[in-house]
Amino acid sequence: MRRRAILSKFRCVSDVGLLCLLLMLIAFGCKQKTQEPESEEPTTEPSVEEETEAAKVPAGPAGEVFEMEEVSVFSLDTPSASQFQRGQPARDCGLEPNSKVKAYPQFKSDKPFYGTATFDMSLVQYGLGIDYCFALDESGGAGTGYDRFYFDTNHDLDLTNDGVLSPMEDPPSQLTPKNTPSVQEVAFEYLQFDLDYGPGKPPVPLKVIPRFMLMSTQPMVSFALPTVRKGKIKLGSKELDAVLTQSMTITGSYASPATGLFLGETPDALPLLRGWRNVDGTLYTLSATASGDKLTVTPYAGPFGVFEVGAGGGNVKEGKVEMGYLIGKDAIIDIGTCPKEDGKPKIPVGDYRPLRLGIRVGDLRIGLSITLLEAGDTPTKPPVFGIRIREDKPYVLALASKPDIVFKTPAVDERFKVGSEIKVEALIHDPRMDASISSLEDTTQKLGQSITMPDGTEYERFQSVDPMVKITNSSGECVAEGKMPFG
Ligand SMILES: [Ca+2]
Repeated sequence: MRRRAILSKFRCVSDVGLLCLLLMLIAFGCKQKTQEPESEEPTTEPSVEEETEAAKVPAGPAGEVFEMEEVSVFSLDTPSASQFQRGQPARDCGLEPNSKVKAYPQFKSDKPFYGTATFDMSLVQYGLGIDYCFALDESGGAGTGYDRFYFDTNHDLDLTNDGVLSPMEDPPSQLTPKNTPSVQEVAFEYLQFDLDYGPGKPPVPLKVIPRFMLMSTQPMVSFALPTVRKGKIKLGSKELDAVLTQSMTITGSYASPATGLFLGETPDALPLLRGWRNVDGTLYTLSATASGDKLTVTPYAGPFGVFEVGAGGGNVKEGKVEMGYLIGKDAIIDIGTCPKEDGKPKIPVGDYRPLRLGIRVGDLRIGLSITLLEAGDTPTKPPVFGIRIREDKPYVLALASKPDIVFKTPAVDERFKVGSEIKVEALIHDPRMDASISSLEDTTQKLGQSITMPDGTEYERFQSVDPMVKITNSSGECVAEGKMPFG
């Protein structure tokens, strides 16, 4: 009897990938959001450890308000303009129909594309948002080019009752297709719909440009807002050009935590409004009105707390935070920009979870990343903001001694025929941090390579430590064994 199992991967955001992933909103699973919009997300639940009193940050100095004018997204020509001109990428697009869709139109192509876009995606429960299905067809039949865009405008999971969009006539130069034999590009007509926040909540009218690109056989769809907000702001002594965008996820409101903010000419590692900026040693928070007409810059004058890493047990004598970002309900903090005390970062007092962290414990470098919600995932509880930074005592990060192993595939109770191949994917989840372990590296084994972050910082790469996995059947017989790499 043939028994085979494919030892696949530990599902994670790759070590180099999370920030790019945030920018690109790569197609990871999302879940229909039926509760409140971002601003009314569930409150923080106590961690599995102790419940600590919430941070009390005294009111700081008043913010300085700057006017932001509405301009065409195509009027800008900065190095980062192409990012927001492309807009929000769809979550997925491929040849597989979505099983939740009740009816698709009669397609002319024998290879229509099917996809899902997730709007108003949460930053703290990454992947959760409002899903909309779409499809693309070739009106002249297979091989003639994709020129029909179907979108579930009325949000009823039926794509036969919403009309169809054709390619935009006389598009602006940035949308003019640059087709080659291997790349097809199409910008469709404006798509207007009401973003459906669910029963009892006011819908938000939106006007977006759906964009399609087919590179070889790889389809990509994105949605660009035709306008952005532009202005000049001051961060301390620095005067900077600022552009507010909805390029990461479209919400209809610039007050959303996921609003994009592009400052100056230098590419930002994390161009988000809620990212705190350090100028001349002062941290600044930024916020905007829903319409985006005003942007407020406020210097942080509150307390800081020390963030350190536990040394671990046994012979391990040293632990430290190497790099990364913490995310709170209203803040994204780049640890690299925070002040230091005895080499340890000092973080504004508040409750956080790892967005992405690289920590050293002895000879190990451990990557921690926010856990992605996949299609079909239903969050069973609100996110845990387990990193509680307080002024009076240092926060010591200690990984749970026994992390959870969560199998993404196969599903529980899934049955297989004898001899069939089984793909196994798992997550290593630390319940205390509410984060996935995304990488393990042995720092005694250099690879001679480095990762360059968007801000130019370089990090050396080391040999990955791949967990060994053994799969047994119900009688304890080993059916597969091997390394299960991260990735
Ligand atoms: Ca519909």
